[in-house]
Amino acid sequence: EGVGCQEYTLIKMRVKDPYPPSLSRISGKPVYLVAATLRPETMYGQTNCWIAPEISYLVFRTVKQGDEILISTKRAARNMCYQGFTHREGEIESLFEVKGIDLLGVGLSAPLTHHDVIYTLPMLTIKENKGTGVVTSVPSDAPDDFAALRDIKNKPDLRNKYGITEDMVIPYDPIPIINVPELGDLSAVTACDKFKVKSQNDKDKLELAKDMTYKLGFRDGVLKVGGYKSKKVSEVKKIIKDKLIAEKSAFAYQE
Ligand code: A2H
Repeated sequence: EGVGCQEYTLIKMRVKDPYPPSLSRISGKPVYLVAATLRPETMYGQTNCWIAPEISYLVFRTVKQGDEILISTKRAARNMCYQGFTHREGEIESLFEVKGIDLLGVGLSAPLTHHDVIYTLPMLTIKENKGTGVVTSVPSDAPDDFAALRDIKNKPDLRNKYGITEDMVIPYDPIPIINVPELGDLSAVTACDKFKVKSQNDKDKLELAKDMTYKLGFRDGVLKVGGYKSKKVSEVKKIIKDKLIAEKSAFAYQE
């Protein structure tokens, strides 16, 4: 951890009214879950946000793009306070902690996706020591996301356990946003079928599916939607990232 230097894009996913009870003491203030991604060009396909029920998240102030409140793991907040996110270098202005389970079923607005509202849903395979512990879900292009979304759509017990209702999952199918000649318009779905991925816990099969989609997606993918329609993924990745940051919809973040 913290050895390499990976640069992520942190996507700002704004908590919509009404805030959940766990965030009621900051209601009225702008609050964002920040999701770490390596694929900013896929944000057109966001269908939900993943939160780990068992992880403890920190709610803290940032001043990087104005006075705002962010939610991430404590570890990520600590990294951010050395990257110009806070008033004073090395100091986190922490407000309080909240458990992932108390952040589920929350409505968010996210950049580029056509959905007005998307919901926080549980993902059991999120790593605490990577990114922010918040993951945005693009089931068209990420096998992990497709497998986890299918799990929660098909398993009423899983939904009930975490208070997720059908309206938070039913309208949210994978959105065709990138064409990969070898894999079609929903590469993650094709890859999960090919390797017979059954659930988000199918670790080895998911590795194979991910390997295939990432390599081909980056090399041959072409956007099907948005202002960069018909452009190659490899050509617009950085442009889209910079635009999201300029519009204050994202931050750059290293670890
Ligand atoms: B990516 P790397 Cl469309 N635990 O974003 C588990 N997974 C995490 C995570 C965590 N704590 N933090 C980030 N991630 C995911 C989009 C995407 C991603 C697509 C395709 C591939 C892909 C939408 N989800 O990842 O280990 C995030 O999902 C390819 C690996 O640092 C993030 O980018 O390489 C990626 O894993 C970072 O993984």
